[in-house]
Amino acid sequence: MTAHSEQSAPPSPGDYKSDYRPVWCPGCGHYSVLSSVTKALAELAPKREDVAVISGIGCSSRIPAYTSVYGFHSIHGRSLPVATGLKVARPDLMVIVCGGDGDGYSIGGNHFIHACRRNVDLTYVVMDNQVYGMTKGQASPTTPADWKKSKLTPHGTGVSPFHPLAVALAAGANFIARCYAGDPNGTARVITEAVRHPGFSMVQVLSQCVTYQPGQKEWKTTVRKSDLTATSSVAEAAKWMMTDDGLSTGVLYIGNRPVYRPALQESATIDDIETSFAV
Ligand SMILES: Cc1ncc(C[n+]2csc(CCOP(=O)(O)OP(=O)(O)O)c2C)c(N)n1
Ligand code: SF4
Repeated sequence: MTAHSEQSAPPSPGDYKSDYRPVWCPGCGHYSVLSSVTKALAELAPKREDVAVISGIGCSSRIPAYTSVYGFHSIHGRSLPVATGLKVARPDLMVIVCGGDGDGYSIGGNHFIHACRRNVDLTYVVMDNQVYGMTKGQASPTTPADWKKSKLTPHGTGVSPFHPLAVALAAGANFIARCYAGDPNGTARVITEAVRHPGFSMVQVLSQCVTYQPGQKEWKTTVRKSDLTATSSVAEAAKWMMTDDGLSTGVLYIGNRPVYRPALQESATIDDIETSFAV
């Protein structure tokens, strides 16, 4: 990655913000995650044209519009395939994928598993508010089983929540962390480390939805900031997950699996592609 060279002074987070004002509800955790992403970029100092932020659909997935790097607001659950294609075609780019728990673990769940397995050098920041915010508060895969506030599941889902970190570990992610939107500096540090670590990095950020999950305001007092100690042992990380209450933060696991970097083929022309599909 080339160093930032547009200005002589080191870049600031503001250099990576766009002029669009976020439309999130006041108090939404996603503001803070945006800030952490731009703080991490300022620390990493790439040129803006060397970065792409890729998202799916959801309140959280609006992030590309609010950054001043390249971005792709793709379709619901499809951010990881888009990002994988981009990184494989342009390995020189820093590719950061941003989205929500609904986008990433429900409709995008299969892509999540295979992105961990493939281990392409991407950083995946999942803003987990345990709800579908954008579509007005339905339960998502990480919603607690006894949450009764949704009109669709007034008796609770009755289903055990998905454990994204355990799935990431089992599927082969190379770096696994949990952060909290109420700790923007801690989150920025972890995102910076995740981008620097080669391979697929998974960063879950507890990012409160004040509108549909107002109880998450309690995270201010219940989340334990940076109490995790990173391990490179899958067994140790898996053991920790058996007793995880979802409120610890920090880097949990740092692996060293080989990064998948497929050799690039010489690009075909449009004529070649048309000929190959001709019947
Ligand atoms: C194929 C498809 N199915 C469903 C939707 C509707 N949809 C848009 S956003 C969303 C949920 C987003 O929730 P989440 O990813 O948790 O993000 P949040 O809004 O909570 O940040 C859904 C179901 C869609 N846009 N496209
Ligand atoms: S609905 Fe929830 S997730 Fe969406 S902007 Fe509002 S607080 Fe944030």
